Amino acid sequence: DDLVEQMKDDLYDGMADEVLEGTKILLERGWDANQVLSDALVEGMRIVGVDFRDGILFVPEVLQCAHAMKGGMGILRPILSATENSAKIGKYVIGTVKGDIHDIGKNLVGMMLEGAGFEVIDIGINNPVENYLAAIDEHEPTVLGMSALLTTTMPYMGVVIEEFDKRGILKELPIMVGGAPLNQEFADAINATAYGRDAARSAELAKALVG
Ligand code: B1M
Repeated sequence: DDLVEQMKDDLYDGMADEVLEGTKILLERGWDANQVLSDALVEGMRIVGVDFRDGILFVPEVLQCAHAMKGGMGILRPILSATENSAKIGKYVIGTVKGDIHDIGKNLVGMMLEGAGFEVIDIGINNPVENYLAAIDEHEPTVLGMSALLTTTMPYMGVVIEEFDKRGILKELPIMVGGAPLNQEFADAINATAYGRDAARSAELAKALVG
């Protein structure tokens, strides 16, 4: 589809209005929200990631790309987070770990969780263990999720889980971890309850955890 190709270019160029407009047009053409997300936005960001890694794009440009992607996600949000049933199946606290400011993946997971029927409490980015503890006290979640996009920040998830274990929290609260550099092996090694590979699967997993 020409428009999808154009949208990936626009995302690469950080053209937020165009990405937003393209998202609307694809929906008007009858595209499924999940497909718009994966084929245009996530795929566009994957290409950005490659050139970011190779030193062709730099932080200021990639910030623009992120801004453009978030514009498109804003259009998809009401669709992806809509639930048929208004009764909530659980409370899910989600946040990116300390030292890490990536939030696009976390936000997507949050939307899908809402779509799956969770009340989602998003505590944002750069969270030290104290923030997770405070959120547990305040919200009494049924699941807690941590996101990390950097190989340098993912070990901190283990620090948080160890602290939960010391406080007896781990016995009662399932912990889900996710983010591009993680895998099941890592999740097992740090004693996480579940590893979320992508947003859709994470929502299914979370349902299974509370069901
Ligand atoms: Co960053 N960055 N970045 N960056 N950035 C990566 C992650 C990187 C892989 C790029 C690269 O080199 N190819 C690389 C990490 C390398 C590594 O650790 N091995 C990297 C780097 C190095 C950095 C900086 C250090 C760059 C610098 O300053 N020199 C810096 C660090 C800042 C910090 O956090 N302290 C940095 C900064 C940034 C920006 C600010 C410019 C921007 C973030 C903007 C924002 O998020 N608001 C940015 C971006 C956009 C990226 C890339 C290009 C895209 C990330 C993204 O949004 N992907 C990324 C390259 C890449 O991943 N290909 C990159 C789309 C998103 C939908 O996917 O986040 O993977 P993802 O989420 C998925 C799954 O992982 C999963 O579900 C999601 C949906 O399916 N998931 C979960 C995620 N969290 C989950 C939680 C769950 C379950 C599933 O349960 C709780």
